[in-house]
Amino acid sequence: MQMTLRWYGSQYDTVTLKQIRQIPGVTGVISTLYGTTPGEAWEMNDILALKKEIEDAGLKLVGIESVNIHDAIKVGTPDRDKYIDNYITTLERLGQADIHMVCYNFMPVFDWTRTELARVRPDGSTVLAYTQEAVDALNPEDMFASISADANGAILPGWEPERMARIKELFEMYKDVDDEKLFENLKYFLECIMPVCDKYDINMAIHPDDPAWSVFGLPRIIINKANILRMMKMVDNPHNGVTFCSGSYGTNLENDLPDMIRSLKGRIHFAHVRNLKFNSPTDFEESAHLSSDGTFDMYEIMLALYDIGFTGPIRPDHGRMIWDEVAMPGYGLYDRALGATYLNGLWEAIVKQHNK
Ligand SMILES: [Mn+2]
Repeated sequence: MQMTLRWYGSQYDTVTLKQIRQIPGVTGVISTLYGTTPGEAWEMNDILALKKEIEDAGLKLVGIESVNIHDAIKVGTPDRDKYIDNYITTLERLGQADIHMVCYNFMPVFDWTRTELARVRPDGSTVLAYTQEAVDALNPEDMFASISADANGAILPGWEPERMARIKELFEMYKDVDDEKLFENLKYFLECIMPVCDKYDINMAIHPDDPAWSVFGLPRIIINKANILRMMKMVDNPHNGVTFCSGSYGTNLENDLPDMIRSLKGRIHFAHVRNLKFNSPTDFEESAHLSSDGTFDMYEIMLALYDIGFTGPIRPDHGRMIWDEVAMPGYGLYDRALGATYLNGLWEAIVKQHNK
């Protein structure tokens, strides 16, 4: 595996490439052209400039998170082919720039959903948290207002104001889309892009829906083992793979994370590894990465990745806000650096134990 950190670009991120380079064992970053909008073809010059900036800092651009999918593709409207063509152009250019992993998601309307961005924990750190009760009590427009008010001035990925301004319209677009329709539209999209992925050896890595169930009555399909295996089989190409995000699949306590990892052998192209602490099945917060701070056994997760021969990029995920850092919620430097170091420690121990 290759340890990486997500980086939003020098225009948007409070964390610098120099700081990332100084985290022991972190050799690459996962980034994106944060200023682009879903549906547009990325410019080659922009891709190369991003790559060069990262390489000049002594790091490698290991993959893209994310190239977002236009709603027309998810809904399956007649103009979707135009946006798929643009997506293919972007993939082609990424392949020509020697970038071979692309994370994306297929979540309608909302990206990841949390109801608190700064819940205070007993140690004084703040974390992102979710309660189903809070979602049930809110309507979608209020949801956006409460999220943006709490974001330390940052624009959260998937919660861009221009998108949220159209929220009623977006809900209207999805009104006839159920799980089956969404699967169908995903299949159509994947079948269109697989030839370019084959040509440039690009691993597509779908990120799970977060939380892993329907919110506000919208369909959600990338939520459990049965659905993800269905997706792998429906377009049975090794380039059709997944981002295994423990914190997202883990939102549903019925998901057995190590078992899911083992069932996806050869199809996990990217891993997000973080912990959650459940206070009840419908109330969780994003704890430190350490097993004892949360609900998941992180050793078992790393062991499962080792057992399937995982060689792709991995990154710590949302961190707590600690040591008075001010940053985009979940994306400060300090706690993610601690997470990377901890995961590297687990990995070293697992490798050495197996080589004995
Ligand atoms: Mn994730």
